[in-house]
Amino acid sequence: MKNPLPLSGEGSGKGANCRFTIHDCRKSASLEPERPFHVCRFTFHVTARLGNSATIADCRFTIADSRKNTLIMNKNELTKRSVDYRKKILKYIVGANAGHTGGSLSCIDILNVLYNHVLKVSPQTFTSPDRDRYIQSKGHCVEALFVVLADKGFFPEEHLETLCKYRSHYIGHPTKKVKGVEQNTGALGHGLPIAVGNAIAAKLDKKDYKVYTLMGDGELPEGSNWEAALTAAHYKLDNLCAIVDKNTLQITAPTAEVCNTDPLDEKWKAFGWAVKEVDGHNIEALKEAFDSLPFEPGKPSVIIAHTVKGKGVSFMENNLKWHHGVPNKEEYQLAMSELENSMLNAAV
Ligand SMILES: Cc1ncc(C[n+]2csc(CCOP(=O)(O)OP(=O)(O)O)c2C)c(N)n1
Repeated sequence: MKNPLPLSGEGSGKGANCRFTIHDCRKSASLEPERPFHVCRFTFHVTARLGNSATIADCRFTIADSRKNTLIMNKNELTKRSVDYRKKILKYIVGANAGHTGGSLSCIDILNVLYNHVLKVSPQTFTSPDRDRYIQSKGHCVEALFVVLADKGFFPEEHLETLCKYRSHYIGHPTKKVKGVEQNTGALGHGLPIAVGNAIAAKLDKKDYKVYTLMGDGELPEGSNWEAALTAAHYKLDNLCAIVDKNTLQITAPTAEVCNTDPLDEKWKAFGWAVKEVDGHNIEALKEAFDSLPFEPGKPSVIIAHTVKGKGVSFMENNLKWHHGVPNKEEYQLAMSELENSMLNAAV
């Protein structure tokens, strides 16, 4: 026997572009709504038929944007997800006894917004020629990428228990042997040129997909970045967005001391790019920046994201030691309790 239960919750999105699923968490199964659902601004109500023992507590709601095949999450959900990602980054770095802690924590909010709000890519569409491309040029921060890819279902999260272990494909830099990884990266300074090639290919093939690449501020003087920046402007690649994770620290010293790239906005503008600067930990600001792409028609776009290396764990923030530091047991516990506290604050 099935009982109709009135369910309600909150989400975000515009009605016509949303699809609604209810999950029965006990069975990990999706349940179809009984009749077309009604989306009214940011609140929705639905009546669904559930198994007779289901209660509202067994259910969680997701609204998906069917154009992008991504979930639409509100600010609170995304904020909580960032905290969760940070905890997982630390967990797997500790398990591997290796990893790039500070830079993974600085870029995770950007990855969160990309994968949960922006990118038209999923495990089901990863081989589609129409998928959006994300190339992580700062490949050393692979732990951030791996926890997000696991969360999006590209592979089971348990795989990350093999991180940096003998014969595992989950190594310290992205490799295409892992589902969801577009390009092998880690030798800095090569993600942007690859992204430029992808964006040119989209134009030649008359495809609508977009190309995104994430770079570190310390990485900018490396490889063929500036040659690629010129090329992107020359070919008017307004389907390309570069994000600079400007946490101002390199591997051994502040970026400004190793090889100064400031004033960064003026450099990109001089190279023919449209520039926006945002707080790279402000979920709403990141969403707004991505939602307004391209910043100028006929120009590639760059988001300069001002971030904090080690963000979220007080003793790791702005401290070079944590570029690839691994927390010991006490430090790990302290970090986790700080993150759990911020999760509670995010829930308020
Ligand atoms: C071509 C190349 N040179 C040097 C390195 C070693 N390396 C790894 S991370 C890093 C610092 C990069 O700084 P940044 O891009 O600012 O990274 P983040 O601070 O965001 O971790 C360096 C020099 C490398 N991976 N590739």
